[in-house]
Amino acid sequence: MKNLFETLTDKVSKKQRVTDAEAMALFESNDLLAIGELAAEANRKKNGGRVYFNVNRHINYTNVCVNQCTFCAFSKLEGEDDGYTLALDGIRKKAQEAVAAGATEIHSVGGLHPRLPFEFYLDMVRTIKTVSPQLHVKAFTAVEIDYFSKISKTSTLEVIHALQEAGLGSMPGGGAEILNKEVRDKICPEKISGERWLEIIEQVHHAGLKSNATMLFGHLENYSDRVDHMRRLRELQDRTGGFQSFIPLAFQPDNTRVPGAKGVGGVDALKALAISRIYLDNFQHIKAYWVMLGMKIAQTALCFGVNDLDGTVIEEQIGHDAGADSPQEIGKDRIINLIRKAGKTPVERDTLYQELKVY
Ligand code: V47
Ligand code: SF4
Repeated sequence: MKNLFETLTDKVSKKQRVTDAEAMALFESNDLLAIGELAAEANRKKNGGRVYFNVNRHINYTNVCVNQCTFCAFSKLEGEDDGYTLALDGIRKKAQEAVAAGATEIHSVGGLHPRLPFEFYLDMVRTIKTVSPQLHVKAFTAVEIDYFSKISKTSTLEVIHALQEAGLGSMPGGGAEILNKEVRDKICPEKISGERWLEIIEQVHHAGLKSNATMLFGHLENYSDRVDHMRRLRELQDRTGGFQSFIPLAFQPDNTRVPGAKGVGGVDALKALAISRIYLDNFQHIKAYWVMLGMKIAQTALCFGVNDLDGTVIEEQIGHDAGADSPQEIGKDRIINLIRKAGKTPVERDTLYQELKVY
């Protein structure tokens, strides 16, 4: 009888789907290099030696939030000292700086502000598009879409269409956390349910927008919660094909209120990234978000099935408020160098994975 790795080598080579039980067995295995080689082979079959990155800028438009997710060190209640909300002028200025720095994408998310009207978010998208119609606006999570529908007293579908009309180009993958209810009840009890997150993303994909999917790991979840999370994403992707990349986000514990959480070690991070590549056979891209992983693990992940290093980012707040010790931004030259040193071909892409330049 074949052992786990013989069975999975066979499956990966024949592009056959890995079961939940097999993904669980991989999480429970300590053979990191064997897991990594399976993931690297699955990635080679899909993407060869190409590793993507983009030149982008994050704009976190407000940190004021009505929710109090225990893992979040970014959010503030209205009236708290460190709370801020950017005015449209400030957003315009950041978008102009991004264009001057060669950015092709603005990645914008924020807290659920108690008083901003829905019109503000439409104006924000319009403002960025006015700076440069070529600038791709990747903004808002399913959590924000649900909130906008409440404050505008319209359906989520109407919200999505209005944002699309204003110039929204795609959506990032945040807010998914861990989809399982028991975990969600502990880490983000006020947030929309996992089922609602999936329902809204399905609408987003049907409206013709691409999105990403994230998984926040390394807090209170266990391996079966991670596999359950990825299974639901794989099922949705089978139905819509609307996900571009999967991004496992390593939990940063500083200034958070998750009891007993210690953060993520290198082995666990590489395992999570590699297993997602092996399990999510219908996702083209697995992204190592260096802000949460640190540059060294993000680079090493390129040998563990990862084919995307996200972007230059600039002024990241969510991870840094929670103690991430990565830089605030990295230059294009540094990303290119990191990719080359991993023996791969750096490819600058736009948000929708059109290749802009092969280095
Ligand atoms: O949804 C919050 C996470 C997400 C912490 O789609 C934390 O291209 C770690 O979704 N430790 C927002 N993570 C960021 C995000 C993202 C980032 C990069 C690229 C893309 C993309 C999406 O950050 C939140 C939440 O899951 N988060 N607090 C923390 N302490
Ligand atoms: Fe608010 Fe998002 Fe932070 Fe939760 S993760 S508290 S919804 S900003």
